[in-house]
Amino acid sequence: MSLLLTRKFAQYSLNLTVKMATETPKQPSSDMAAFRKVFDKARHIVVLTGAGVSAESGVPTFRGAGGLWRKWRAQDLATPWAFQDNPSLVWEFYHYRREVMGSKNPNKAHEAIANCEKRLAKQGRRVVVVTQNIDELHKRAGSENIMELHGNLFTTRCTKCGHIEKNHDSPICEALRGKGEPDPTAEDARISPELLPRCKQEGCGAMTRPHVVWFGENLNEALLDSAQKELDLCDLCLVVGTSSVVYPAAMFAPQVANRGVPVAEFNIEPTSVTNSFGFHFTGPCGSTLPEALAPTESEPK
Ligand code: BV8
Ligand code: ZN
Repeated sequence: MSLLLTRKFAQYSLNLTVKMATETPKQPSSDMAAFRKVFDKARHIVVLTGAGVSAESGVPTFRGAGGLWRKWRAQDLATPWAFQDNPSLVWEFYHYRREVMGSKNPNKAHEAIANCEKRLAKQGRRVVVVTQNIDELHKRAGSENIMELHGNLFTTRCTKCGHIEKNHDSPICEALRGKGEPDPTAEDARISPELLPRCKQEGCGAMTRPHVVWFGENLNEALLDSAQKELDLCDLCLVVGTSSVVYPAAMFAPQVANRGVPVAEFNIEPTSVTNSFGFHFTGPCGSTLPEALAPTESEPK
């Protein structure tokens, strides 16, 4: 973790502990009319999203019912050590998730965010999506200001020359054709490394990996810095469909709230950080977000 991140991480955790120890948590408001007044005035909005924003598209989340980490262990499938030990199993996991996305589309939550970005841009107001998701549904919904903190399911990175490229091939390599869900217990089903996705760069040919951030890996510094700038400048933050358990993303919205900037959480249930926010709207974000981000009275018609 970069020094800056570690310091921020430590400082944030200290602040939060002190805050939780000294302050009685106040209930966030669920008054949509009050939120809409704040939204009406906001000039720079950060929308932090997690797997829950894609749930109504039929994309499995990680920790809820049917979640990926309910079925498999993250340490077997989403760490650099797992990839080193069994690249075939890790590629089966990401191949499975790529193929699942073939029949999934953006839902009303993605569309509400994308439409809001376009509408407010015409009023000189900024909306930026900082997402933990790798499924590209924000982009497919039409959002343009997007930061993919944890990478992208349809991008590969060479393990040798570092070449990064987009890849939407289905399947990504012949050896994975017809492969379904990964089975960590299957011993013999391992695909030999030379048949796994390879780098197409002249003279390289080394094995590639999904260009995603695994547990225990640093996030891209430059991307983190740009996200931090947006968080430091925003005057409204929405945090949508995330359990806020994975760092450093989990500390972003509480950090904004600590600056006294309004934060609205959209989730089907409260999370461990709900009480740090001014607003919490319970319900599927495919319904709550379109209502929250609809044009306001004062916006130009
Ligand atoms: C880092 C990869 C520095 C791509 C993901 C010990 C050793 C090493 C690291 C750590 C450690 N202890 C802590 C750490 C840090 C670690 C961490 O935070 N671990 C947690 C588990 C404690 N973080 C890291 O390792 C990060 N790197 O810190 O680097 C470092 C380096 C070395 C050593 C130490 C530190 C990297 C984190 C990135 C991991 N990669 N994904 C992929 O395969 O997808 S994480 C994965 O889970 C997602 O990317 C996402 O970011 C994350 C969180 O998931 P959510 O999006 O929140 O989804 P979840 O299912 O949890 O929740 C869904 C929510 O939606 C729920 O609240 C649900 O109620 C709600 N919902 C459901 N339906 C709806 C809805 N809401 C609204 N509407 C609906 N319809
Ligand atoms: Zn290469």
